[in-house]
Amino acid sequence: MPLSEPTMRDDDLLLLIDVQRDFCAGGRLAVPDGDAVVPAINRLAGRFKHIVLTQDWHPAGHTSFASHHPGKRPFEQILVSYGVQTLWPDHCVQQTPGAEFHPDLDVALVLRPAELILRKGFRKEIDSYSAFLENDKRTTTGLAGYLRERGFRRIFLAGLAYDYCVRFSAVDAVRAGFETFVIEDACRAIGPVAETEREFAQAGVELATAAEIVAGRA
Ligand code: VGL
Ligand code: ZN
Repeated sequence: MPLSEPTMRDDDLLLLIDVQRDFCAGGRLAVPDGDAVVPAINRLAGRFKHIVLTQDWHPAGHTSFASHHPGKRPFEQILVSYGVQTLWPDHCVQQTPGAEFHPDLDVALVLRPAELILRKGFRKEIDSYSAFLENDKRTTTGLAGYLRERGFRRIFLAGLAYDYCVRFSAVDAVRAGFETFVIEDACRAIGPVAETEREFAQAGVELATAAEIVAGRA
């Protein structure tokens, strides 16, 4: 079968999470081996009739940046209005090169066919790991309504980082009523993944591999 022939159903969506320069080698919040998701995603993309991308998109001085909190360092946690928030290095600042999509994402297979680019984390005082619900667990991005109105039933996630934005997006996708798969080998994590895997099992997030999907077995 030709590599770029769609084999997935019309109500299947490939949801690509934060495949941006700052999460890859040389970036401000580089995920170990983050670049490895790109060739996998390029291969997967040709199988899907529908693709949506998310883009972490923070204003300068965002509340999740350690630099915004005197005396605090990246990866420390602080209490904000909505609870505990991990602090990060400045990353994916709007209109900076680090916020751009990874330069090796295939233009013809991924970027041009993408039907929506959903930006998140643009409110200065609220972080958003999930593509659906911001970290205050109240502010919605509108994505669930969009996907429902479009008639999607199954959501397949890939991208960065497995233990943050992929994790929260996948769990919220299940809660929003979609059958949800994480394409494990097309993701990379910032830290340990045991808690993420436990939560996936508990929430009913299913796991898939890129090979299964490319072979048309999903
Ligand atoms: C992410 C931390 C901060 C992610 C985004 O894309 O997983 N992680 N912002
Ligand atoms: Zn972020």
